[in-house]
Amino acid sequence: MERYMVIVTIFCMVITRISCCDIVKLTFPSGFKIGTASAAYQVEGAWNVSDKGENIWDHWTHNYPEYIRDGRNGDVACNSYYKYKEDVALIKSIGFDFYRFSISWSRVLPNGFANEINEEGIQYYKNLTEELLANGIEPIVTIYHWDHPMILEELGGWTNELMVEWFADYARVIFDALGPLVKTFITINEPSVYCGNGYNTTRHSPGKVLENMGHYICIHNTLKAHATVYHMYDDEYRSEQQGQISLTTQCDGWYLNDDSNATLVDQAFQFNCGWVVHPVFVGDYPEIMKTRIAMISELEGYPFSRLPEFSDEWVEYIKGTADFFGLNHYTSYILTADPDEESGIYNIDSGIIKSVNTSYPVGSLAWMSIAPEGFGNLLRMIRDQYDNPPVQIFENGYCDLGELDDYDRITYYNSYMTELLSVINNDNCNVVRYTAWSLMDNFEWSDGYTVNFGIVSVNLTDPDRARTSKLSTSWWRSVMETRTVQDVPTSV
Ligand code: PNW
Repeated sequence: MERYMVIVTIFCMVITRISCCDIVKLTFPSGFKIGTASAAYQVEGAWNVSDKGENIWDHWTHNYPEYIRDGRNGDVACNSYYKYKEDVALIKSIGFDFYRFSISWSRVLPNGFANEINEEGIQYYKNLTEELLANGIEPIVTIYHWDHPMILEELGGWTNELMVEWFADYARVIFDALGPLVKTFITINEPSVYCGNGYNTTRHSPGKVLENMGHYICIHNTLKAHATVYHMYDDEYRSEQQGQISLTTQCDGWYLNDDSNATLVDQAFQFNCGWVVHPVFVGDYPEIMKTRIAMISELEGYPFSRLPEFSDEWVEYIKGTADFFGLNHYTSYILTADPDEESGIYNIDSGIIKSVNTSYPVGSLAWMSIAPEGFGNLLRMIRDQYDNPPVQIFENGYCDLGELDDYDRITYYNSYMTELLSVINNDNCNVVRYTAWSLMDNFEWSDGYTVNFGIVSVNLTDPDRARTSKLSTSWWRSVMETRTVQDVPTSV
């Protein structure tokens, strides 16, 4: 009998421990910040109101609608220029700690340069920032989220090194106007995405296909621009404004399978994430990028590498220009080495073929597979490669077809946040912030309004763009109330 009691007692202890620890593990650490995000062109609308100038997305969508899946544009988008108070009320009702939004360069500087500042444009961002603060929501500002003024593109855009100075002039206007109120700045959103899509393919504006090197030149100038603005903040604003500043980078995750090995994973990681991050956290481009692109360029007959070189001064100047590691992450891929390379044929600079794991659920975009373990792999790699920096996640989210009963979105958030808490608790990854992309359904670049990332639904054919709750709106409300990842509700 006594023995029986001991067994029962141990059993009860084990059960209690499991349930107690499960609860602890799904709760965010104290001080951890959770919020949501948007970007100017995707939500604001009011494209030609109050002296706003034309930007590269206005130009692209108006002149080449055939490159947008539904032929539509951001002229009205979510109408947030007029409805920002309603947006803030929504964010408050869900309980988010912060809101990440971006500034439209051509709304602030209609002709791109700082010789003419549009006070009405600045006033909009001041109003939004003050509305957030009045409601206890921290404002986070992205200075550049892909929509530079068209005149700058006519002058070469990110392929022109003068963009470094133009961007710095613009950032100065933002620090002067908003710096007293905003304590977290993101200089630039996802360099590898807009450089890759806009200067090597026609997927994104400006849609220039430039000799398989436009994207490298774009990143080169982008990193210089980012570093220049970081130093400017450091030298002229930080002591008074007391904020933090960095850039945010899109990094893929990956599956480990029988074919993957450390070399293959590292090569894929360096060509995707390291391309932007290595110069900032370690110094210069990753070695594997420099050697492979130089070798392939030579085979192609170029007298130089298609990957530009930084001078020693620039390497030093760019290195260390991050107060935190800004990460945007969505999905993971199966990695395969390009088999043609065995016969000396180099099709891809990275040498890696990325494919979507079809045995996993996929969202409304072909690349969007739900693969939380890939997120964990990525976060551990960032911890190891860059000396466990404080990571602030600025985008993570799921696209569907706009269903109000969005169980798949909840499944995505549930599994990615569970994985996140696991790497924080078990692997010592230093993640301090998480952002759900996106607050509401909006203009999804080349996919127009055909796919939806919102936690809140927007009627994108109603001239007023009415907002409606989804199932994930209330799911997120419970997450924020409890600061704990909630179960996925069962569908009826
Ligand atoms: C980001 N990928 O772009 C952008 O920052 C957002 O503006 C956009 O709405 C959001 O993610 C959803 O697409 C990405 O291929 C584009 O992995 C492509 C990828 C990831 C992010």
